[in-house]
Amino acid sequence: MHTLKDDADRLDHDVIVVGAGFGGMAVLNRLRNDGLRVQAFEAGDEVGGTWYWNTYPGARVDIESVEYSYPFSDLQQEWTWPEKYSSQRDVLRYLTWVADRLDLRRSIEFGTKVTRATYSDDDTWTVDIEGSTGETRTVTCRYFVLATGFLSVPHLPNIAGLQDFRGTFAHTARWPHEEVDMHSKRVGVIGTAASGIQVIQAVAPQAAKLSVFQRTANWSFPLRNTPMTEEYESWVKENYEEIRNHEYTSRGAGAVLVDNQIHVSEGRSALDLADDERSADFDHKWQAGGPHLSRSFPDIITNIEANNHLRNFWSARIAEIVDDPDTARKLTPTHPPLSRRPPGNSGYYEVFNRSNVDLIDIKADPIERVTETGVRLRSGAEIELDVLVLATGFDAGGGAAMQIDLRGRDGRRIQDHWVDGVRTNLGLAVHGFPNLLLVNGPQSPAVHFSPPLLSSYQADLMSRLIRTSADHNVGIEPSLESENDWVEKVRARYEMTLIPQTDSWWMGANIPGKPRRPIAWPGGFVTYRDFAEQWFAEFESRTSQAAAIRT
Ligand code: N01
Repeated sequence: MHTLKDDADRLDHDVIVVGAGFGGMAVLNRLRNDGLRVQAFEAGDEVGGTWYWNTYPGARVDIESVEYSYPFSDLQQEWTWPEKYSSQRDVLRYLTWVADRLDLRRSIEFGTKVTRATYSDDDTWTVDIEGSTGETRTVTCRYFVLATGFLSVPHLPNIAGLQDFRGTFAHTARWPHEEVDMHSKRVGVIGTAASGIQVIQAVAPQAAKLSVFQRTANWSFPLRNTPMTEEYESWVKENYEEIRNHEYTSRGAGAVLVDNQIHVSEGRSALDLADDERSADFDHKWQAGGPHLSRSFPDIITNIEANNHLRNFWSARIAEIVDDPDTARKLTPTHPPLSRRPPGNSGYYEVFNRSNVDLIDIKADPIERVTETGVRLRSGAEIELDVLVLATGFDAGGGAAMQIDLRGRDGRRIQDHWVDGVRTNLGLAVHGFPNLLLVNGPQSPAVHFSPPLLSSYQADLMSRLIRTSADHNVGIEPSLESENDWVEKVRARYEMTLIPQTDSWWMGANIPGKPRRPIAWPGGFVTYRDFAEQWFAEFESRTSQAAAIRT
């Protein structure tokens, strides 16, 4: 074992961070402020991660930007969000500003991919890097941090003939950075979840004809986005400390702002209210817009009777908005609301009242193949297209880590360790892979909470773990028992909800052949932090005992 001081001669860096999105930037900033020699590698040409790649029309946040941003007090006082729910362009503008403001760029190498990382018993990670023109080199470090994103590897479905299409073709998660002209074009979109809904509502007014290929309908809430008013901004800036405090301590997930006020969840059962009271509550949140409807009552996600009340309310709203009853029926999901991630919208259901938009139910009449000129359905119907958009999602959770040839102790590959599904302790560390750390990783609460907030907490925790590890010369590695225990806790938490009843990327069920296992911690941040702090305390006590025995 070596101290970090010895490492300065032995290793290129103390810490290598892979990825410069919300997670990577938070870790880079925190660990560099600790005086560590940190180097980040980023495949894109700019910071931003998911907000750099997902530039498709209509991309925006569906949690208020004042909440979906770093909780650093000086930054949040300086920055102004132009809209309540910011566009991708503004989130990326914010992240590039943060990178400048914190002088992060000098520690980030852009246009570089980590292709391989190997642990050796002298506490070294040897990391192979590939540049944008294919040149390769090797660098070394002691701590290796994956900030590769939860939703970063696009899922390209196995649809026959995709390569034959001669028109313009784009996946939402790898949208070309130059403009894709869809004005007066015949556009087809495959996929009707968060990304699809956003691109569909943005393209419908431009396209000559928009064909929406829907396999599964989704429950979507209205955002009711507005420009940021001076009054609201001043209120937020005056109350930021309290807002952040609520975000970090409320038992539910994420957003706490409702009607420009801090919302304190009462934890009531939906079944405790009379029908008219409950409907009034749903209606109030529907009218206010944003994700609050989905956070109405905690038992909506655990009790099917409570859930059915929300289903009835939401179905009625869809039927009210969509003129054609048959189209409304097709747009009404069959799965329980919230058992998949409900996306926000800005006029999605309304799009289907337009004469230039067709909803094609590909469960009833599946896509047979993509042709040179469009899409052919099993019924023989041919839909001619100039542009084909795939909004087919991601290999979520462990997808990005598994693209790296990542080898832990004794050369064990991460692909083998995760063959039956992702396994981590707290979404933070992996047994058999010492000093490998993950931020916003699989089995963390990232996708049920807020990535900027979680990564700020995890960066702080990593800082403490690394300091303890370096001080006592002990590697950071969970035991197999603690990893098993976390995998089981994640599974058991999901089983308490209605989520496992539905196929979704939350269940790893969106990719053919992927093990059907829950891939995030759904139990809320507060509980997560309690477990994480307990693990840190055990690590601290174990490392000081090991040091005492050595001396
Ligand atoms: O991906 P998804 P997404 N043939 O996997 C369909 C975040 N996000 O990119 O449901 C035909 O949810 C698939 O159909 P089905 C957010 O966390 C946030 O939309 O499998 N269709 C589904 O309709 C979100 O949850 C924002 O039957 C196929 C769609 O493609 C997460 O990213 C914006 C198919 C994929 O839906 C993922 O969202 C965007 C096939 N072979 C994303 N394969 C914000 O607003 C897949 N589909 C912040």
